[in-house]
Amino acid sequence: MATTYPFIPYQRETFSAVEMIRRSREFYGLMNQRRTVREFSPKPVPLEVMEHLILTAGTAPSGAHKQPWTFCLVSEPEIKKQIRTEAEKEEYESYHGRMSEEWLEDLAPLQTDWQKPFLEIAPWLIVVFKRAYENVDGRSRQNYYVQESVGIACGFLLAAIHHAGLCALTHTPSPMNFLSKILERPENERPFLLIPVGYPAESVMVPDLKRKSLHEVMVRY
Ligand code: IYR
Repeated sequence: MATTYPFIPYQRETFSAVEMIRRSREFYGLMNQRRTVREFSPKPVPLEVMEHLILTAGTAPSGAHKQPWTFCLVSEPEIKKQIRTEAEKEEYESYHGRMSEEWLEDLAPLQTDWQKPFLEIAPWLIVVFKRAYENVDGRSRQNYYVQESVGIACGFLLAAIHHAGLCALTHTPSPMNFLSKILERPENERPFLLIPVGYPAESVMVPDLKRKSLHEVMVRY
């Protein structure tokens, strides 16, 4: 029989309607300044900051509270170099035949290509792994809603990175099994996202994107 968690009182600070409107507008204003960058400065970022960012990601909800994630934090230049080499090999193949014409056409406005120098330049890489199951007392115990849970944790992570005044890129080299090999991850883990983190390169440019308006994304009933 599974034992239950002890339950403890939970109290959250609440706000007046006016204060909530102000706070929610202010948070939107902050998050609306977030942009993906593809060029980073090599300027160092303290380890303690990275630890706080990863702790924040780990506050995400997860199926049956299994917390099915591992965040590999890489600063070692030799490992970053290996990751870049392997990512570029895959990306070269993707950009030269594996991605459809439609996909390449959709990416063209963003001016991405197979070269990924940021994988060596950014001071930190966070390689996020999802854990399909856990090995407990010699038995395999499954995790639940792994994709959703790890996706939410990555959302928290990106918000925390932005809040700290840093930039990130959600990079998805495909396929990315090479990350399991380089980082010697166990069998129950699969790579999920590769996130370079750091300061943006000086005078970095970003595409002038527009976000969908409220009436395009919200349907009220
Ligand atoms: N993974 C490739 C291609 C790529 C795909 C999408 I969808 C993007 O929004 C951006 C890039 C790359 O990282 O270049």
